[in-house]
Amino acid sequence: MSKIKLAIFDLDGVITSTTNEHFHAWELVFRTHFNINIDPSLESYTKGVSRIESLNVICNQYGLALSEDEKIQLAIEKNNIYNEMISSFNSKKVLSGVQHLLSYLKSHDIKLALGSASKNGKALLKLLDLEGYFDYIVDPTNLKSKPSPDIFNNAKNYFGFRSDQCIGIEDALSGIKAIKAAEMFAIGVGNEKLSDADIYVETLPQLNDSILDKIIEGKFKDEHSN
Ligand code: B16
Ligand code: MG
Repeated sequence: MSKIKLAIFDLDGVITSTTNEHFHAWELVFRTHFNINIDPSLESYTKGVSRIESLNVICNQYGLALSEDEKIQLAIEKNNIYNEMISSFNSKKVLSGVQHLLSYLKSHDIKLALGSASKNGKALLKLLDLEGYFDYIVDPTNLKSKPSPDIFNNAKNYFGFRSDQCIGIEDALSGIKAIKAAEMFAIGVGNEKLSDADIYVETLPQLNDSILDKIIEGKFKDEHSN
């Protein structure tokens, strides 16, 4: 690994938690239109993937064959409900350790990018008062969803860096797979044990400055491989 020049952050589950809001919005849509109570076990399959893919996961589960137009309408409705739900978000909703990590990376001259599947990423960063930290926000509109490496490669290519100069931070297995497919160093965070990551922590404060220094210097893997 080389010295790190770019850190690419996922949003939901890393910077803030919007999982409940996304899922509750889908619950409302499916109850209203189809009288279906979505099984809570579907939540993990709708996490980290695009809006339309989340919708497809739920439709497949309940054998609903909808036209493209119907899907687009439901996705718009879900997004309106979701936006209403997150409209009260503010800096208190930023997950523990995020501020410190962003400041620490910035103070080491590392560029910061948002690599989220969400089209609401920029607006959410604004609500969280974090927009100023980010040098680039990936627009996921025409990119393949994680576990494809496209979102991470898009950020890398924007700056013209090499993969071994980039790290990705993710809470979902599909996201870790995307980072590894992009041949970058993967930091896994959250409740789901992400053994495919190069380092996994339950919460970001567990990434102390000495660990961060090793990652930034590109020496973490050398010291932790056997
Ligand atoms: P939007 P991430 C993902 O966030 C969510 O986990 C997922 O549930 C959602 O479908 C996706 O964003 C798209 O969000 O509807 O706002 O475009 O983990 O990629 O930050
Ligand atoms: Mg996520």
